[in-house]
Amino acid sequence: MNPPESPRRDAALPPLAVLGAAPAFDEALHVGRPNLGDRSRFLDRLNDILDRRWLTNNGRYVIELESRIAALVGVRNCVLVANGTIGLELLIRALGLTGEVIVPAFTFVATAHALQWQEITPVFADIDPATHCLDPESVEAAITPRTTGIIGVHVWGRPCAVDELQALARRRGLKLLFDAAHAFGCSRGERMIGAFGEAEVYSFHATKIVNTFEGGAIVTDNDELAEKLRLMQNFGFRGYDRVIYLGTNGKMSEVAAAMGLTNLESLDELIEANRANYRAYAKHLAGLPGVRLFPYDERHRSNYQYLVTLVGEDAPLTRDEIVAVLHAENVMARRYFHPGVHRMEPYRTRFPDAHRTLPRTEAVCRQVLVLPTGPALAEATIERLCGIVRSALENAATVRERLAARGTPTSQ
Ligand code: T4K
Repeated sequence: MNPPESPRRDAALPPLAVLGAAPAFDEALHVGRPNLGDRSRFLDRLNDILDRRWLTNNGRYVIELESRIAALVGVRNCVLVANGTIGLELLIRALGLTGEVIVPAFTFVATAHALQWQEITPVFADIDPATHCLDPESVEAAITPRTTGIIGVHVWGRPCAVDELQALARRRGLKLLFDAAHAFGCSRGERMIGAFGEAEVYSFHATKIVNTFEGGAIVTDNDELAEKLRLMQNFGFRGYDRVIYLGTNGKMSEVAAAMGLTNLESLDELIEANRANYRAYAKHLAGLPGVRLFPYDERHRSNYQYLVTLVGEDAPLTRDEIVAVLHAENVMARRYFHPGVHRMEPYRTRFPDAHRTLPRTEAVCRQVLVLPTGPALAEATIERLCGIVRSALENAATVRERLAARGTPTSQ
């Protein structure tokens, strides 16, 4: 006779870990599992770097990656940097932004921090619930005499309303730039994201579609701006012993660039694997009450880097209850960008009423549930994961009761 899975397990209940069963997965299933590309190609490059003893400061691999990215995006300049955040900071400074800059609160905190770090006030505008990107009308309403710029974020790789933002920026004399951390390899129609505004910034953090362990890039058609960024990213050096500008250290290393080149060679396969996962989730989540996949617009190319679902008010469990159910099964689902940047410090203290002007941001922050994706994920795993969600929703009352008994917060 088999022993019960756990002393608390009731045989009449579905085999959910929150109800006492063993977790469905022995090892944690993470959102943001790094893509590695062809390991032997990376190791060949690594050996070459070690053999040549050229580790950083604009080496061969950095130069090669910059030219490949510029060609892929269709822009004249790519400046690789140590991470996306420093890329934003450099660009903000190089463009001479001051006073106030309008940003979404539905973004990773780095977008706002890159401004505040330089004593520039991020002013939060609301989003379009269809795209999760800045709503141009809300941006216009946030403009004051102190506003100098707008930073759009192409959230989940879906393009911002670039035409409307461009027209608004032109009309009001503001600089427009984009945080394209999610959007490497994505397009708006035929034009690649990266080619809009004054410049755009990618992140190549470990969790991104193409990673350089840590890293980022600023892409722009503006040669003068690119030149300034190159100086600023390397202490202001122009040649040996000659500093002509205020700068910092924002350089990318050769090993990082080697990883980027290796990942880039697999970009098409990585995107195809994520797209296949998206279709598999669509199949296995079909018909679940209140849970739907974030839609992509087929007119634009996406990298499907994030598998985004939305848990509506009509779902029998809240988003946070589903997160608790999944975590108990070892599925490390994430609530990006909960609770919204406006509810994080120092903004929360500085702008305690910001949430009043951000109703759509607030609603989306309560709904988004990001699930694992990536080339290592088998369809059988996706089916099992979706089966857990289905089973939890079908037994919502019992699940809720058990979560409450454990003291798990069920909504925030
Ligand atoms: N703008 C936007 C819109 C961004 O999304 C980001 C970064 C930036 C700007 C700034 O760019 P960077 O300066 O980072 O280049 C993660 C990433 O750290 C962050 O890069 C990313 N956005 C953000 C959306 O996600 P966390 O706090 O969720 O990271 P963490 O450590 O919890 O990792 C996420 C998941 O990935 C975990 O469940 C575990 C897994 N993971 C992570 C790492 C680092 C791995 O399996 N292996 C790993 O090596 O922020």
